Amino acid sequence: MQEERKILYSAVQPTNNLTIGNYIGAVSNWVNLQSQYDCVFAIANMHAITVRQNPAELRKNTLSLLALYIACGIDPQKCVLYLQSHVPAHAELAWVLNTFTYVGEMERMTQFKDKSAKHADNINMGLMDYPVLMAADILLYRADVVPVGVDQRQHLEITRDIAVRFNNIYSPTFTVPEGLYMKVGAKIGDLLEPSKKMSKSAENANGSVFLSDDRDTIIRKFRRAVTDSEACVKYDPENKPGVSNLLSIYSVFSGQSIEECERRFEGKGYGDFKLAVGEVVADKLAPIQTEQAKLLADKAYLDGVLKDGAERAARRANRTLSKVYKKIGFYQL
Ligand code: ATP
Ligand code: LTN
Repeated sequence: MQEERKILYSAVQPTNNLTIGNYIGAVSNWVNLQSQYDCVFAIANMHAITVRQNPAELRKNTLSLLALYIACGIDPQKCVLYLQSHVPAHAELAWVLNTFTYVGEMERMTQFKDKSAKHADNINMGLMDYPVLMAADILLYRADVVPVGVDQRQHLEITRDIAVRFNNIYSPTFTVPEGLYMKVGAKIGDLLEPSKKMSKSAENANGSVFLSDDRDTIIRKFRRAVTDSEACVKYDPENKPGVSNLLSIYSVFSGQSIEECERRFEGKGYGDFKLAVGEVVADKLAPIQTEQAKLLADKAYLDGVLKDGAERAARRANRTLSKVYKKIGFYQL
């Protein structure tokens, strides 16, 4: 039965605390997909170091992200849950894929351009190579689908290009993956600048709601969220980006459709609306935070999950790597 299910792969970088953008765009969907697919979820710490990290914080964020995955409902028994750096095949396949990727393609990547501008003092090779490592992640596990936010669409396209290129030169080796983007919430905007994506490393922390924020902070941040002067709660991302963003957040956290949410706030002012959004988010996050703290207190359990995950992941990844090595002519013993 396990073998018949399609394979799903995704990852998040253990940089900073997650925002509700990460939760809505990634982790919350994974929870819903885990019974339908054969799921592999990683903590992408090798991607994280493309931007300078404080080592102690990176270590702390790694466990904290693992605990969060589990607290959000990802079941380590049902899925493979592991840390990227524990499986050497990622770096190994990335090296091979580098020779099937053109410098020009990497220079054109929007995220590379954005991050280069943001970290002008450290435009390192890893930052540029980021999408190739991501391609290696996905292709190693022969993933059919990759649920991510729309900001990752370009990286997924290049992964497909690399896979097709390799398959055409040799013979079918890689599964060509599909991106899976949710209709609501694939791009949650910053609360203060809704046209920008909410990011965990934004300069102004008031525009991002973190999964670790307490109730008062969450409500305060939503109270300050940018809306418009129309006083009408309607979904219209073009003309009402702020209100539409809040509606998306409310919709995902309340489990109601956008239309239901619009109806609910018909005739209500923005003050009431923003308070309701803050409350529904705070209500949902409180038990997740409690569970995460409980898990973090049991380091032996978390280490056990990582150890088991690394073994299961490496077994799968090495099968693909060895196939690739054979095709490209690496002499094997
Ligand atoms: P950073 O700000 O450190 O670059 P990030 O917030 O973009 O990080 P990632 O680790 O790069 O977070 O992304 C994790 C997942 O969350 C990805 O699937 C990404 O597409 C998704 N994601 C990130 N930001 C948003 C957002 N604002 N709305 C929806 N999904 C998002
Ligand atoms: N780059 C991704 C994180 C990531 C990822 C992956 C997502 C690393 N490897 C493989 C999907 C599949 C991001 O969300 N910023």
